[in-house]
Amino acid sequence: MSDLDSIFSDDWGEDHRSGMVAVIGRPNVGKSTLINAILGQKIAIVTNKPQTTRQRQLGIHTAEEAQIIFIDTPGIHDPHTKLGDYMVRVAYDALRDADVILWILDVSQPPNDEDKQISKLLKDSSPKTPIILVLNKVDLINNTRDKDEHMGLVAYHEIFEVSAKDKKGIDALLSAIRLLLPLGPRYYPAEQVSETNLRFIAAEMIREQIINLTTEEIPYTVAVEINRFKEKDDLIVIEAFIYVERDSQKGIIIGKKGSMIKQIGIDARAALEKILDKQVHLETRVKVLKNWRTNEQFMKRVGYDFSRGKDD
Ligand SMILES: Nc1nc2c(ncn2[C@@H]2O[C@H](COP(=O)(O)OP(=O)(O)OP(=O)(O)O)[C@@H](O)[C@H]2O)c(=O)[nH]1
Ligand SMILES: [Mg+2]
Repeated sequence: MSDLDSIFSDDWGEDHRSGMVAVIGRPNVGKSTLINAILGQKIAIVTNKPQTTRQRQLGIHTAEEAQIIFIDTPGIHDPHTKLGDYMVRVAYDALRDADVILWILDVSQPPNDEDKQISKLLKDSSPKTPIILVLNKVDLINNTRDKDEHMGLVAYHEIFEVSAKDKKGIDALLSAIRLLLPLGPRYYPAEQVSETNLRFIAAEMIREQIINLTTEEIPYTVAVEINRFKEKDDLIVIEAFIYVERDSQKGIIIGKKGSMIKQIGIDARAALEKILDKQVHLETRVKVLKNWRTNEQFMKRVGYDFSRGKDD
């Protein structure tokens, strides 16, 4: 038996189900938090600011009877840059690939224009794909709050109330998803939870710390490129370039006497060591690239895959 056979031969039977679940919603409703909660480990960065996720990212949940492949997507919003266009297109693309659509709403707030935009998108395209409405952040509301407005947004197959933060309501949601998936094999080895490589994870963890530590336009104008990623015995040496669009933004990232970049380095290193489970030596350099968010060539270089969905 080859190595590959031994990986895939573990016990899934004829009634095993598998498929793709697109996790969509406006920015900041908790899509990435929910996927991390389902997987029981962090694969996607989470912040309290909108437009954190910029790329499609898989989260693979394997159980004996089913393998559910979640697609985390950027929040659907009204884009103003090429980066924004790209992000929204990534979310739309995920809808096409999906066997089930999970539409996440923040039930602690009434539906806003972005939620209504998504409602229109789903109504206009009227996908054959079943939609599960997930009312997230139930920990923030008291039971009497009116949910009718959220429930009226679209014709859904099922509805669940969850708290991704408190990991509440997840088992029932998973059971419902399983029943909607087609019969199929285990596509990924049971221990694989995502598809991303370590360089991408490192860049994302650094970007997460920058978003956490900064305000106003800075979170949206930062890109991180890993220039060097080298494993030496128990140590990982990482050199990261942090890009912003203007000199003034570079000044903010560096901070008074370098205090901000120092803090970014401390927080990012701690986060990286936790996730990589190794000692990390992190060097950062801040660079200015004017209007990088309209520069497709640069965006490709730092990992935004513009080939997706090009043909429509
Ligand atoms: N109280 C509460 N907060 C939550 C819950 N789920 C997520 N959050 C918070 O909501 C914020 C946004 O969470 P994310 O997971 O980054 O949201 P997202 O939908 O992935 O956002 P984008 O990537 O920007 O589209 C973070 O501050 C989370 O901690 C929840 O169930 N309850
Ligand atoms: Mg996200």
